[in-house]
Amino acid sequence: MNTPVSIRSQGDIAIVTLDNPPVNAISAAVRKALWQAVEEIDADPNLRAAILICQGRTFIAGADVREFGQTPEPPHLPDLVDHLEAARVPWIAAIHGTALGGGFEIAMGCRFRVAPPQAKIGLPEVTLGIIPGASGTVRTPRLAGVEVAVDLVTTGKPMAAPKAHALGLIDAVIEGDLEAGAMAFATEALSKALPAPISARPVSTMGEAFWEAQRTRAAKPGHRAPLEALTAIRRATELPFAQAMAAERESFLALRASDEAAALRAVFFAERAAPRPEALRDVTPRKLAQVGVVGGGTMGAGIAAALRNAGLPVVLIERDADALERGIDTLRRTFEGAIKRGKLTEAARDALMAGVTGVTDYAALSDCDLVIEAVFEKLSVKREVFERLVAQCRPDAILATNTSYIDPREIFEGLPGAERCIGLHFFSPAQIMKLLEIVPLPETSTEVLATAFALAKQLSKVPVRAGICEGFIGNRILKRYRSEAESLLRAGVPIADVDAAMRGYGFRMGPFEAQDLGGLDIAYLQREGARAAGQDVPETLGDILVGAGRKGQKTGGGWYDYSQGDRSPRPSEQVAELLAPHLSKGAPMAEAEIAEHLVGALADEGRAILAEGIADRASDIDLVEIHGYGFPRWKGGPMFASGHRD
Ligand code: 3H9
Repeated sequence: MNTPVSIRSQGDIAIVTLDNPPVNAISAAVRKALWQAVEEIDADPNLRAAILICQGRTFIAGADVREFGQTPEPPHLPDLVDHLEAARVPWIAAIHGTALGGGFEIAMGCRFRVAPPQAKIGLPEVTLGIIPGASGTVRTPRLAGVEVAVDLVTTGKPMAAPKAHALGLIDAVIEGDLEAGAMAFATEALSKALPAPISARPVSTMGEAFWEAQRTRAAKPGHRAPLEALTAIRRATELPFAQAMAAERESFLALRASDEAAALRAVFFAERAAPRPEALRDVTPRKLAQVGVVGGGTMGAGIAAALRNAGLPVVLIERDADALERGIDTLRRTFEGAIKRGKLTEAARDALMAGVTGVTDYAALSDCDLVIEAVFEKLSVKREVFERLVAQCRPDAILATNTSYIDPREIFEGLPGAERCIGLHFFSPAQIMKLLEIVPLPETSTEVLATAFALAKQLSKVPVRAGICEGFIGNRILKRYRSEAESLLRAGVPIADVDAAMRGYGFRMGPFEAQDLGGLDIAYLQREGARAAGQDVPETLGDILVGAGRKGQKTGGGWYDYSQGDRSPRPSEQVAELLAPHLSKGAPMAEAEIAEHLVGALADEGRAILAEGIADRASDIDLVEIHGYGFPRWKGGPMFASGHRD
């Protein structure tokens, strides 16, 4: 029978290799095999230490999340960690890649932890709506102090090995070959007195003021896990080890069964499935050495910044020298923003800017492997750009449009080489927003499509294939959302109640506040365009406001009034008067009912989108809503929330 664990020895040191692709997650089989390894090594009197090392891209990535829906099978992970710690010989975790969650808990069961400088450790359980369940909240404060434990456990952020070493979470940073370094470390460690196992180490208690400050810092609306994690660490400082462990396990199991955790797990797997559509499994993407961006407005500059952040050289083209200067300036300001947030150094900004060539002549795009157009959202303007691109680019260069509404078939109509054309719909600010809608034409080659998905991975974006329809997936659902929100107003629900309900559900903003921020005129102009083209588009309440000059915050008012320099919305008498003839006097509606109605509408539109083949999977629609439209991640997306599973 194949076992994920193999043991060999070198002198008196055992080397235990775990091989459970792809990320060495701790399944029931791994737990059994490691338990057995502890017994075997302890039974061999010639062995004095054991090194735990992993095959493949990483050390243990955590408990196997796929098993979370099932009844846990013994040996349970907390017992395995205790078993490792209680072994006759000291174990040394040799960590490469990442030791996350249960992976780091296993490492804490070992007497020592060593890692190369690129490795990371972390306890990311809160990002899955749970807390560590195998002593993360109990051993970490004993290993590195309460403050370090609180930071690691409540934020879920991974930490690089050098910092982890400085904070006492690991014992040595190993340069060069990890196994050889771990062997040398083991030999040295065996020549000295062993440190106490972590469970036997003391832990300090903290005052009420400390916990109160941490509660304020860790609280996240809609998330139970961070505060539960904090409570678990507090218990670990106040109760004996075994009692704190039992309480951690109870809390872990309760959270694991929660709706929040189920939703976050679904999103976790959806995000991992998204970059690799089944249909492209055997298609090799093209290499991209240089990318052109047409248009240096907010969108073009954002796309250029995203490309540069991923290390791709960029040629940015504008129609004349003035526009180019503005575009380059916008791009530089994008990076300045990152400097202000402490995410970028000035030297790194200079290096990023040095990789941008600003041009006004399309001939300069002749070496680009991909060109992304991000000019004004008007068919004639875009068509003109692509005519020039076809004339100047290599015949195999991929040509992409960032249109958000226009049918890409019309944009590329009649141009040669439709197989290399595609829609790449970024979301603003493009250097930050994770979503990328990939919109192939019927003629787009699978190689070009695969290249678009590979580009998304390189840019750390979440790619979703969208078929062609008005608004693709995201903006089509947005249109429905807004129309349903207006229908609630027509039925007599106050504007502020609708916004409050959606904030209460977990959105950062309600639909009307969000329109005021983005501007009501964009959707209005689209509707006007459709009307001018002869389509029957009924008047919306938004049209009435735009007609009265109320385009949102930028004009001092939209659905709400705003004072100069103040973004807080105030109910507007003018809006009440303008809309009065269109609204009926309905009974008040509870917030939960409003949210249920609107989320139901999102899912309804999602179902239509699936039925038409515009999206491949319900989970793709959820990713679009979460990463492009502010749907709360811990609710799993509208399809998941409405019980629709793939
Ligand atoms: C936990 O540990 C609880 C304990 O405290 C208590 C227990 C009692 N399980 O991300 P990638 C799969 S909670 C199962 O593309 P990368 C993933 O689905 C856990 N599968 O790779 C994908 O599968 P497929 C705490 C997992 O190199 C494949 O591995 N740990 C798990 O870009 C590759 O994934 C975490 O939250 C898992 N735990 O990044 C860590 N993890 O190929 C979660 C991954 O079939 N994992 N898969 O689509 C990660 O952060 C990243 O996967 C990692 C590698 C950084 C490790």
